[in-house]
Amino acid sequence: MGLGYIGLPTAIIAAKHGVDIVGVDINPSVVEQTNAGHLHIIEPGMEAMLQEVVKAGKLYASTLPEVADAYFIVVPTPFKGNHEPDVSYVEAATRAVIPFLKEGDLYVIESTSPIGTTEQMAEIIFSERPELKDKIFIAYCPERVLPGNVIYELVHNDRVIGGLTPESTEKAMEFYSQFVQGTLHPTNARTAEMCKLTENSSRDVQIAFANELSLICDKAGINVWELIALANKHPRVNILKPGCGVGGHCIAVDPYFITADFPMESKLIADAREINNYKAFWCAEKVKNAMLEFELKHHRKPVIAMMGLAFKPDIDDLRESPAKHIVSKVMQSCNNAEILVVEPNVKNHNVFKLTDYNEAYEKADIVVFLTAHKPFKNLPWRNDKVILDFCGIFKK
Ligand code: SAJ
Repeated sequence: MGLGYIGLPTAIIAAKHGVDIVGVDINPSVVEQTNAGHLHIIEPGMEAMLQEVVKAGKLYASTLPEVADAYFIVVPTPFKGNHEPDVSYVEAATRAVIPFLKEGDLYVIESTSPIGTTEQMAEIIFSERPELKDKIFIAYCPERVLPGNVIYELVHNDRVIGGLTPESTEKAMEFYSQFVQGTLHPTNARTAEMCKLTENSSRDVQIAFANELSLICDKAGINVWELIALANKHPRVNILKPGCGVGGHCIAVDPYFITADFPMESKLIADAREINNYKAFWCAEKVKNAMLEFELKHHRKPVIAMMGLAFKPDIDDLRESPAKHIVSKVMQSCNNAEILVVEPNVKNHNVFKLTDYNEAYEKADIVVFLTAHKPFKNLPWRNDKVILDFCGIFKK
């Protein structure tokens, strides 16, 4: 249930390992494209595999579920206005499969979910189908793949599998062992739910530490890149990289699933979120100040190059990108200064007119590095330009 960035690759990989799959999605265009062998998501190497399993009759897509032996809920869990998790898609997908459930079936939630969601969905299932109590297997099994490396990681990463009962855990492990070569770690559903939130919150907190250091170092006149490299020479220190904020659909979202339910206990996690959000705001302010300084000094408006729109290096994914947010903020207050927007991994964008990175670098008075794409690292340092390097291209 759900043919998105995780559901579709999981369906394809399982089909490739011999499982008969019906991929269900409420979006008819996704269903149509999938059946035609067109991958509607961005993932290297995946389209050829999709075509192979569709051709072999191991996978087809549909807008409606049908009778199966195992059901996997892989739909988005966004948050509502006040950073409250929204499990309505998980609930809708669950309600859609309830009529098809039969004794001995497996029901697994993969969607990132607040603690207790699996129990909550079990209650809904049994309130509609009380005769299935103790007769079906219910588990939670989060994914941990890194976009861009999904084919490898879906198979090789270890996975945590938490059933509502030990029998459910075992049944789910049996399923995943068909295509996962990493170790399958059994636990209960609540621990597995929390484990997913913990992994991404851990990364968020670590990135926030690096971002906080960058703010301190900027004020103290210390090169944060040199500082981190030196501190990391300690055998038990491993500081991550500061950047222009944290983007994507996971790390900037999942910690709120903890803070919403445990506001008194999750101060560090909440602060990390704030620091990472603030970093994008801080970067935008830095650019605006550099523009004003340039204008005062040179009595003309600067040409500004904004280098990178993607949410992390070497991908073309612009969703929830702090770089994109900063470019929009700067454009809103640029007073007609010329802004050259660069994203080497994207051909066209419907909002931003894109410029080639060499051309923009050459032409700009102020160059702002937002995403550490590899090609930027070959650009020469230029003393005649104001360079705001938020992602460590030159590490100066
Ligand atoms: N970032 C930094 N500094 C760093 C590392 C990352 O600023 O040192 C930024 C990136 O630029 C980006 C954001 O953090 O804006 C997130 O990037 P990421 O590469 O850390 O993670 P995602 O969002 O692509 O994928 C994460 C992964 N989780 C962990 O590494 C704990 C992945 O394994 C999960 O499967 C994925 O979230 C998910 O779907 O939950």
